[in-house]
This record gives sequence, C-alpha cells and structure tokens, in this order.
Amino acid sequence: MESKALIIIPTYNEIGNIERLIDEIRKHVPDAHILVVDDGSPDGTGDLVEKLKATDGRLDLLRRAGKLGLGTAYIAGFRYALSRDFEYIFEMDGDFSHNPVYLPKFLEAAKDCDLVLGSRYVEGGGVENWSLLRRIISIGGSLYSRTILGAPYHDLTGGFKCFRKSTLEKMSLDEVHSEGYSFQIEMTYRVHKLGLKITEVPIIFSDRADGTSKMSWFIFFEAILRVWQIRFTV
Ligand SMILES: Nc1nc2c(ncn2[C@@H]2O[C@H](COP(=O)(O)OP(=O)(O)OP(=O)(O)O)[C@@H](O)[C@H]2O)c(=O)[nH]1
Ligand SMILES: [Mg+2]
Repeated sequence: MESKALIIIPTYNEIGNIERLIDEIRKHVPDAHILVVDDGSPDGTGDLVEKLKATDGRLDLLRRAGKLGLGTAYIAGFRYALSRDFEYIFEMDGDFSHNPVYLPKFLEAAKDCDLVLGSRYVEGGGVENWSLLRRIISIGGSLYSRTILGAPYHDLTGGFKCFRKSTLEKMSLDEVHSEGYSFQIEMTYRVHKLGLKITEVPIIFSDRADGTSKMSWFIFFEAILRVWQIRFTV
C-alpha cells in the first residue's frame, strides 16, 4: 500500500502556500508521496521544498531551469510516476484552490475508473471567491470545449485529477503539447477517446490562498484555438 499514490504539484512562485499545503495533504492522505515540479521560482519555492525534502522521505522535487509551462511540468511528473510504479497519480495546484480534503474521495472513486475529475460544475460542486469574469471564462470554457469535442463532462478545464497508472501508460504523452487550460482539456479528451472510464467527483474550488495568478489572456486564447486542433488531431 505504501507508495501507491503520487500527488504532482507544479509550482511557480508558491512560497506562501507550499509548506502549509504539504502539511494539509499529509493530514488527509498520510501515505501519499508528493512531487513538486518547480520552474526556478524567483521567490525561492524550490529552495524551500529542497529543505523540507531533507526530513520528509515522501516528498520529492523536480527542479527545472525556468518557467517552461504547466503542461510540460505535468508531463515530467507523469514520467517520474511511471518510472516508479505509482498506481494513483494526481494533478493538484499549489495554491490551495484544490482542497486536500477531497483526496481520499478521489482515491475511492479511482478504484473503479481510469480517470477522476474534480468537478466544479456537477451537483455538489462549486466555486468560492472568484470574480464574475473568472466564473464566466471557466464555465464558458468547459461548455465551449464540451460542445466542440463532444466529450460529455461538466468540468473540462479543471486541474484537480487522479489518473490510474494504466491510463497514463496507454496515452501518447509525447504528443501532448498544450499548456494552461488546454492541457487539462486535451488530457481528459485523450482519455475519453481511448474509451476509458471517467468519473466526476464534486469539488468546491476556492480562489488561491496566497500569491498571484499565472492565468493570462494568452492561456485563454490558446485554449480557444487549440480545442479545434485537439478535435481534429487527437
Ligand atoms: N512548474 C510550473 N508550475 C506552474 C506554471 N504555471 C503555473 N504553475 C503552477 O500551476 C498551478 C496552477 O496555476 P495558477 O497560477 O494557480 O493558475 P490558475 O489556477 O489558472 O489561476 P489562479 O488560481 O487565479 O492563480 C499553480 O500551482 C502554479 O504555481 C509553470 O509554468 N511551471
Ligand atoms: Mg490557481
């Protein structure tokens, strides 16, 4: 049982969140391993995790030279997971938008499916403390991609997920080039196209606890255009 779950947390300037987040995760899933993928955060997030790692055998750190993007950070994390034989592989933000209290629920749901999506837009889910604009972009983004891709899930842009090992093994990770929102959309769509079972678990999503957003108009427009590319190439 020991090393079954790996929680991958990509970070860029999350020094105000990461230590407390790791502590909170430990309370809910003490046995899980955590991998932080830090892109040379100027605020010293990587150095802090390096220090924590020294006394925590279930914490590891992948340091990359600069801000190379969320998509490639996760791909690097997935490769790490597959080379070490983890069964349940999580994506989770490092800013407390994703509440660790849900981790055991994801693990339970993942026992009989191939991918668990933390979903804000199913019964029991929701969003706290977000501006109207962020809500519209998020709900609109999910509806837009759901319609174009014909993938019947309610939250396609969320980044709180749990993949089974076998799911990642079946995917062509080399072919995934999206970043930001479209990375989340593309990963879920690829699993859907493989005919695998996807379960949505309701989550209440909160605005980040500390630090600043990396969301940008570039990420927004990338997603709008890339959904079409995903539809015709995946
Ligand atoms: N390693 C790495 N992590 C990143 C990069 N961009 C964002 N992140 C991390 O990915 C997670 C999600 O990014 P956020 O900035 O929270 O993006 P968001 O959730 O869309 O926006 P806000 O919550 O409003 O800030 C956070 O843990 C970020 O620190 C990146 O280029 N590289
Ligand atoms: Mg966030």
